[in-house]
Amino acid sequence: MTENVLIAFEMNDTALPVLNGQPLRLVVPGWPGSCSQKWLTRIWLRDVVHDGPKMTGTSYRVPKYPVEPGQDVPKEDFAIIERMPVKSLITNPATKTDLSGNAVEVRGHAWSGDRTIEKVEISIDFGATWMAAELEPPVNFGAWQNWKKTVTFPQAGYYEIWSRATDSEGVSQPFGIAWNPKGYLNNAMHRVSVRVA
Ligand SMILES: Nc1nc2c(c(=O)[nH]1)N[C@H]1C(S)=C(S)[C@@H](COP(=O)(O)O)O[C@H]1N2
Ligand SMILES: [Mo]
Repeated sequence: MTENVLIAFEMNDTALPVLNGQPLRLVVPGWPGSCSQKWLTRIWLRDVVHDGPKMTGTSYRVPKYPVEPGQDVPKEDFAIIERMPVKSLITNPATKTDLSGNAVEVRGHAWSGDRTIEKVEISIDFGATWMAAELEPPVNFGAWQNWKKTVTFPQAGYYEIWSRATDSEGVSQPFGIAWNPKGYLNNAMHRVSVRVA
């Protein structure tokens, strides 16, 4: 019921491809992909929780309280996932890249549900120290934000590059997440490995 929720019939100025939801799909920015239903042929406002195929049981749901890994959680103790948590991705370099020089431009995207990203930081020493990346504003509400940072390695060897985004509410990505049965909402810091020759 907000102005940012779309019923899309085109993507990049052409009709939606079938795989992406032709003839019509919902686009609900910042919420799980499961909200952006594809292949719409009608709109039906209902007063019950979505009970269509693949939407019931523990689908797109997490326990309402912290649980032990592997713990059996009763179905009534699950809540439907709403906004997506703060997250960043490293899209360059690919993990396991052999770098020829001692520097690389690290690039990626970041987002946080219905918030904006305030900063993205990079670490090449397993989180001991962090460097701020250059961050672009979102092109529109809910869009991924691009970021980049040229990193120079102190000597040859094996490194991991980690990225960590912080959103407009000051919330950052964790090193790891609490276990949940379906593995949803994993917004742990992204890590890629490189070898510096
Ligand atoms: N009709 C329909 N819409 C759907 C789904 C589905 O199974 N059926 N899967 C949802 C989920 S879980 C995701 S992540 C997105 C994937 O959209 P994409 O194929 O455009 O990436 O579609 C959503 N819309
Ligand atoms: Mo999904």
